[in-house]
Amino acid sequence: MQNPSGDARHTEQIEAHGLNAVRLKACGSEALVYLHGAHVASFRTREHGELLWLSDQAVYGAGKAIRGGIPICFPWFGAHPTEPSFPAHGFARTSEFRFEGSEERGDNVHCELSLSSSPETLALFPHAWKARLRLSVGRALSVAFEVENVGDAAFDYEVALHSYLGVSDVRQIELGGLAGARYDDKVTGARGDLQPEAPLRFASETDRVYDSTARVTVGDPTRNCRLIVDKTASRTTVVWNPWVDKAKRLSDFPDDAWATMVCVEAANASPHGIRLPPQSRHTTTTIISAETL
Ligand code: TA6
Repeated sequence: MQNPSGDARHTEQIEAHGLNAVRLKACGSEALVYLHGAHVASFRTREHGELLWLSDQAVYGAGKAIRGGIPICFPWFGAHPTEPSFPAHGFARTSEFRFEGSEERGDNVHCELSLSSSPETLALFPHAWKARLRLSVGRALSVAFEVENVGDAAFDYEVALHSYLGVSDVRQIELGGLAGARYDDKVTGARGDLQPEAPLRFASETDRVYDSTARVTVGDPTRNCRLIVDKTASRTTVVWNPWVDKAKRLSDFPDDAWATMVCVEAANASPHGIRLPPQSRHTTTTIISAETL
């Protein structure tokens, strides 16, 4: 990656909310990524405006994940399977990544951030690895999270690109692409339910882990647009809306903001975690775009 200092035409290193960040511009689109958690906080397109949701009460600082945007859940998804004291969704989203540079490729701008295992991470996840977040900003946003096993033994991990999408009113949207997929319902505890053919609509807290590799669409009639979440090398799709009560319990989530967001997460979570052989790599990618209805 060229240009670690960034090129003002398409890359600007800034400080926002006291954190180092990189603003990327291409094709009339603009993205903002914090080095904290390699956290994409914003992606705006010329035609459809901001596609991501970001909490007005987000906390920006050490040890806390920014609420909204695209948090990276790694090396586990949700609560740690055996250690309840370990941070939910792993430690990547609260780690300081290194800006490796950016460059133009065709109409898009590409940027890379990196993170490696350390004594702190080895205490929680006893494996040697290097992670790279590769962003491509243009008419769509591509977020590719690569994990490389730099050790001499295989290890298992989970990952989720936990995208918060902005919507007009979650009660009015229709989510397509998951028909026929099996899912585990984290609200009811049911496992292996079948998603009906009809588009998914929202009328209560929704927290589902789908066994799916499919494109997901979010039709937002009020905005006259459809959000599109494509993904590669991801066998799990997580769909989440906290609804009223859970939103109230989240201190960094405005009480009434649950209606303006939905999470559609490209993941590899149990039972589809990744087993990474030594000296090998795996990349989970999500691609977010919008089209006019
Ligand atoms: O992806 C859905 C989920 O696992 C929900 O269960 C909820 O916990 C959400 O993630 C947010 O988690 P966080 O730790 O960011 O509050």
